Amino acid sequence: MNLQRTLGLSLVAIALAASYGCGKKEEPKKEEPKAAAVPETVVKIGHAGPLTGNIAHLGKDNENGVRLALDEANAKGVTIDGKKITFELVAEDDQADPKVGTTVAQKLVDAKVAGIVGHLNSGVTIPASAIYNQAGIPFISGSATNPKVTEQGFKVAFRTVGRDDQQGPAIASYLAAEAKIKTVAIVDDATAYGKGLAEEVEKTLKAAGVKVVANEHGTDKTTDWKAVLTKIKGKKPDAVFYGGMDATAGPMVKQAAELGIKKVQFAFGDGACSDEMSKLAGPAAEGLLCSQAGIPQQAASKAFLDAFHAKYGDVKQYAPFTYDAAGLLIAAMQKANSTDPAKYLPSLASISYEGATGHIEFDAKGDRKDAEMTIFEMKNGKVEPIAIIKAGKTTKLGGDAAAAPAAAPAAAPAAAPAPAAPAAPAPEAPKK
Ligand code: ABU
Repeated sequence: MNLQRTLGLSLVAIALAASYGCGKKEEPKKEEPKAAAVPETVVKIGHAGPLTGNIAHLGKDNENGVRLALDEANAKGVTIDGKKITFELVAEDDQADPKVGTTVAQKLVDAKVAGIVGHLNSGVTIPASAIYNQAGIPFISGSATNPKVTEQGFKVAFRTVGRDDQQGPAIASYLAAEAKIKTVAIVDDATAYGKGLAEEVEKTLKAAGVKVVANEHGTDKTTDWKAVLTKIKGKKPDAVFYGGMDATAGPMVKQAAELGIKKVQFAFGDGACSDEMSKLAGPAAEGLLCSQAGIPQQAASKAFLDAFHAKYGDVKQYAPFTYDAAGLLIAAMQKANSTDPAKYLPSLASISYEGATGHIEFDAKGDRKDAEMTIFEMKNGKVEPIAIIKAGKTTKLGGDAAAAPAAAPAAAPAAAPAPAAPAAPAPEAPKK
């Protein structure tokens, strides 16, 4: 039985071998030439901003801008120095707190990130910048506007937005020349950004002959402004300018209405120039004026806006600028053919880049050359651009222009602006 079975199987094997091999001489198989394997490398990019706390909505927006840029680069495929690069985001929560910011900065350095986008707040970016400088790692903020960020002589410091010594004069000039205010109360949140911007605004308003009738202070956590507003009410100012973020500015506007402070022009810088203001203040936010130290988001490239909307919904504020910051880091690495911070830093400093927010070059300090300043008004719950100031020229935007579709890429709103009117005395860019 066993023998039969063995014999049977052998015959089957012979028959199969004969049917396959019959008449054919087996050629030795040639190895297909394999494509040379491209080594893969992970390059870490850090982002730091507030992901918890009262301005987490802005921090998340900033982070999403970076995430989109890295995702797009990875999808497209980036090869540097013969290696296929995968960019990995290392995201940290600095809680908008200077102390936490330095801890987080050291964490990013220890994680060996090749570059950093951040921080969101000037008061956090300034102390963190010393750590990045010591480590020789470039950082680009897409939102920190205090001049000191780039005034410390740190070669690693860059930003994709303008500075408060441009933004302050822009909004103040608009208030004096267009809103025609004669008296003002100035309030700040005692942060590097809020206090610094309020001082710039005060300087320009005084130079324009506007009388400052009150100087008041809160903090970046103040939500009860009633005592401050009651003092201000007694001074009957034409306007209140507040240097601070939307989380604290919104309650201020709401409480002013509740206290019967009417016919007062509220005005803010970029930190409180978001649609969040109408969510926090309700109808009282209508008509407020504010500035941003860059192009309005409506003028960002269509490609960016479409991609961002598809993944994350509405842009809150600075995402186009952090998207460009991440894009700049990658472009500088490609230009230098290196992801080594020391090697690509000179390429970043001398870069000429077409971003979602327009053309970007840096001056010797790391500030964006020819940054636009935009003035906005709250209309129907949304901050709409009403004027753009670039290279000393003010262009007023007409009715529909503010909500016009974006261009790709654009350095000014795509919609034809209303006839250019040098309305406000345009601020000069700071002397470098
Ligand atoms: N630029 C306003 C918000 C960020 C900052 O500078 O603190």
